[in-house]
Amino acid sequence: MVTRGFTGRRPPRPEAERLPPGQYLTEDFPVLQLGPTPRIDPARWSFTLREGSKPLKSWTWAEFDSLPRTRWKGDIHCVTKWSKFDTAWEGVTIDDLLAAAGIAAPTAYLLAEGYDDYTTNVPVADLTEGKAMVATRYAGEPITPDHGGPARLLVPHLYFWKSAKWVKGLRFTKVDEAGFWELRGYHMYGDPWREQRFTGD
Ligand SMILES: Nc1nc2c(c(=O)[nH]1)N[C@H]1C(S)=C(S)[C@@H](COP(=O)(O)O)O[C@H]1N2
Ligand SMILES: [Mo]
Repeated sequence: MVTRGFTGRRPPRPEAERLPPGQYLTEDFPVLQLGPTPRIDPARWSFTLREGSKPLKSWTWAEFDSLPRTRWKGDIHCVTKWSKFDTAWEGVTIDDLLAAAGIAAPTAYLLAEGYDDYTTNVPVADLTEGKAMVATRYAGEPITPDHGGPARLLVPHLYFWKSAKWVKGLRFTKVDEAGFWELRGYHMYGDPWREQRFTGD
């Protein structure tokens, strides 16, 4: 089941310009995280949209897994300087998620929250109009726990730390609140094409 376009923010670049500044190409898929991999039983998994502390909408795994899914194939860029080309994901776009919740985004910013209590901030405009998804499949298979399964955020046009693994929800915030790495010196926005690695870049 594949719907609508997931385009990423930018049009495809010519092959010679595909690698953002300061990045190198890798063929494998490094695993990067702070703590141990949480093992999440689908029977206990849920995903919640919140405005501040107020829940707006929750899905169980069964409900979430029956939402319309979209495929996307493209490049990802980690702030530790590896990039990987042609990664293939499938999941629920943020547009489809908001539509399923029957709401418009209530604020212009949010924090994605992981089951490991990781957080990362993203402007809502960087998630809508086909720019991001809550991915549940990678390369045609359920996402492995190391890479954030059962579900992770995928925001491929920003550095990969914005793509929260083991995502448990999105919390809309009135202002752009720093997440885990953003509080520790990483850039608030994180555009690989402008090399926004650290505060002040
Ligand atoms: N929940 C959670 N998400 C996370 C992290 C984390 O520690 N916890 N690390 C981030 C960082 S710094 C990177 S580079 C990517 C790594 O994703 P990967 O392990 O699938 O390559 O996940 C991001 N998402
Ligand atoms: Mo990272």
